[in-house]
Order: sequence, then C-alpha cells, then structure tokens
Amino acid sequence: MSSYNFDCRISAVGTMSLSLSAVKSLCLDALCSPRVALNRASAEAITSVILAAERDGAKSHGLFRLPGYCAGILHNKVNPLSEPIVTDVSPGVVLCDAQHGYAPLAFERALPALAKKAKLNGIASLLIRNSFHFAALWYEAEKLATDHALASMVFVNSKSYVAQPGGTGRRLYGTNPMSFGFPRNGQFPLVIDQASSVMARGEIMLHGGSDGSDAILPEGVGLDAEGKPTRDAQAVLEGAQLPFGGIKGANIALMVELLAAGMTDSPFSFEAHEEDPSWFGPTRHGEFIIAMDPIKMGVNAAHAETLFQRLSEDGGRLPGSRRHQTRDQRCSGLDDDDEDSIHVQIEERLLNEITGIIDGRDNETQGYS
Ligand code: NDP
Ligand code: PYC
Repeated sequence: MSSYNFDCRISAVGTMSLSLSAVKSLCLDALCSPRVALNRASAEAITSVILAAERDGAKSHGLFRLPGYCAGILHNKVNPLSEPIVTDVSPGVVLCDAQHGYAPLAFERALPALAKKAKLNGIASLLIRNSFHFAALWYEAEKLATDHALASMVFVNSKSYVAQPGGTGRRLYGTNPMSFGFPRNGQFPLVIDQASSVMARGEIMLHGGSDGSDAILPEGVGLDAEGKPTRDAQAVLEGAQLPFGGIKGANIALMVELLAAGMTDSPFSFEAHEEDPSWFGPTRHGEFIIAMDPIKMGVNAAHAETLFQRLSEDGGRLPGSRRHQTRDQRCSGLDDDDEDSIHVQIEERLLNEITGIIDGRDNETQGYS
C-alpha cells in the first residue's frame, strides 16, 4: 500500500482517472525521489515530454515509460547528474554531448542554437550523442514547427529489436523512428512520426491490455526466438520485430542507423545492445536533427495547403491529426496551463509501480524496453 497521495478517481476496472497535474507530480516525484535522484532540469524536461504524450493520447510513450526512465538510473546506465555540453561545430552544425544523460534535456539545451543557425542559413543540423532517448519523436518536430516555424526531420536509433527480412532472424536494427514536421500558418503543424518497424515496440507492449489476456498481433509484425513468424506479442518481444514494408522499411532502418548513430559517433543499435544487454530502460545512442526555415527557402505556405486539401478530398487525413484532435477535445475552452482540468486514464498497476518508486518500496522497477 502506498503512502503517496495524489488526486485520482477509479475509472474502468483496473484504470484510474488522473489530472495532468497529478501526472506531472508523479513524474517529478519519481524522477527526483531519493533513490533515482535525477537532476531537476532533466526531470522537468522528461516530464514535459511525458505530459505532452498523455495529453495527446500517445500512451506508448507517456507515463508508461516513466519506470524505464527511473530504471535507466537505478541500473547505473544513465548519469542522473549529467549536464549536456553544447558546441558550435560550424555555421550549419550544432553538437550536443548529453554526457550519458536523457535526450529531452540535451534537446532543450541545444534547441536555441539549432533554431538560430537554421534561421540564419536556411538549414542547420543538430547531432546529439551519449544520450538515452525513450520518447515519441514528434515532440522535437512539433516544437521546432510550433515555437520556431521550422520544418524538420528527426532520427533516433535504439537497441536492436528488428531483424532483416529474409535473413537469419537475428535482431539487427532498432525500431528507429523518424519524424517530419512542417509548420502551417495558424494551424497545428503537419507532423509525421513513425517507427521503421511494423509496430513500435511500445505499441506491442501495450497490445495485451491490462487484463493479461493473450495478445494476438496482426500478421507480419515479428518472429519468435526461432525466427519463425508469430502473432503472439510476447513471442515477438522475445524474438524479433520486422520492419514495415519488407526490405524497403529495412533500408529506412539502415538509413536511420547511419544518420542517428553513424553521423553522431554513437553506437549502432546492435552495438548499443551488446554494450548493455539488459532489458531495463533505454540504451545509449544518438539523435540527428535537420531544421529548415521555409521562409528563408522561399516556400509558399499556401501551396502546401493545396496538397493537404487534395489529400482530404481523397479521403485521407494528415498524419498527426489524431493526436491534435485528442488535444483539441481535451483542451478546448481551457488555458494552456490548466492541467487540473484535463484528465487521462492510467492503469492501476502502472500507478502502483510508480508510487513504489516514489515510496522507495522494494518492488522491482522493471521499466522494460
Ligand atoms: P503509428 O503507426 O501509430 O503512426 C505512425 C504515423 O502514421 C503517425 O504520424 C500517425 O499519425 C500516422 N497515421 C496513422 N494512421 C494514419 C492515417 N490513417 N492517415 C494518415 N496518417 C496516419 O506509430 P508507430 O507505432 O510507428 O510509433 C509510435 C511512437 O513510438 C512514435 O511516436 C515513435 O516516435 C515512438 N518510437 C520511439 C522510439 C525511440 O527510440 N524513442 C522507437 C520507436 C518508436 P497520428 O498520430 O495522427 O495517428
Ligand atoms: O516503442 O519501439 C519503441 C521504443 C524503443 C525505445 C523507445 N520506444
């Protein structure tokens, strides 16, 4: 039983309804708890990312990832006191060495220099190394678009979860997401964010729901430990995931390895896994961001709108619009900072795990990745 107090209400069976303020307190209290003891600036940066994910209904990278962030420190992988070092490498390149810390603070610290260079030159890049990324990638692309009116491409590798199709079935690539942001006048930016695997690992982990029932995946998501196709979620997590679109998706995963790790002098996903074979929290890897200024490049914003209009007429929708709709519904009529009035559903067993971390109870912090 937890001694930790927070405002929550029972919702469906096994689920609690929490305000975003309560989610925020849980994040900060867990990350800054005596055992985890992450520095405040990094804890606040991670909390912003988790809060944004919960607000938008992006559950696989919301509060669900908090035990993993804590586990990264409790398992002595992440330096809780690290201060990122930002270096001006050249007119178009910013380097941020996260010093074995979490990526959200590294991004926050390097963002002003990246935005300034992109505005000056029309295009600039940010290389982040020695960092641990455990979040949804749209956060970076959306921030560049919303706060700085910049288009961007963002790439992150992870640890080896994904096998080459038609190969041995051995894990080679990370789930390697890439995100693309494009600012729009007076509207939510266009933001694409997708893993190179058929499903992000977090989505597979959540697939079984809260009742522990057998989780059956769609065809083609992954292989079991013997390299045979399976639809069993646990078998895929223990075996290997597959890239989307066969060999073409594998080639995208390869490109993301070369950009996120190769260009930042960071471990490739298979090396990251060899460096850290545990399954607790994230591994050390790199992130590569390209920021572009559409104004400097003479982009006609109205032209892009004609494409979006045609897409909608053809029965499609803009990537990112599901999140933006959720945000609109939850936040409509509220101030941006009215975190008490926005409520989200959180699984009771996740809450128990988090309050266990805060209380210092001796339950094992899993934070599987
Ligand atoms: P999804 O397959 O859920 O979505 C991929 C993209 O497709 C999103 O931009 C989504 O927008 C869009 N989309 C979905 N359906 C449609 C549709 N009908 N029409 C148009 N666009 C559509 O994401 P993934 O499972 O690949 O990834 C989930 C998350 O996991 C991502 O945020 C990713 O960054 C994160 N991740 C993080 C990793 C890390 O190492 N940090 C590794 C791998 C993944 P919308 O949101 O609006 O549905
Ligand atoms: O969902 O694939 C994933 C993932 C890997 C690292 C963080 N999220």
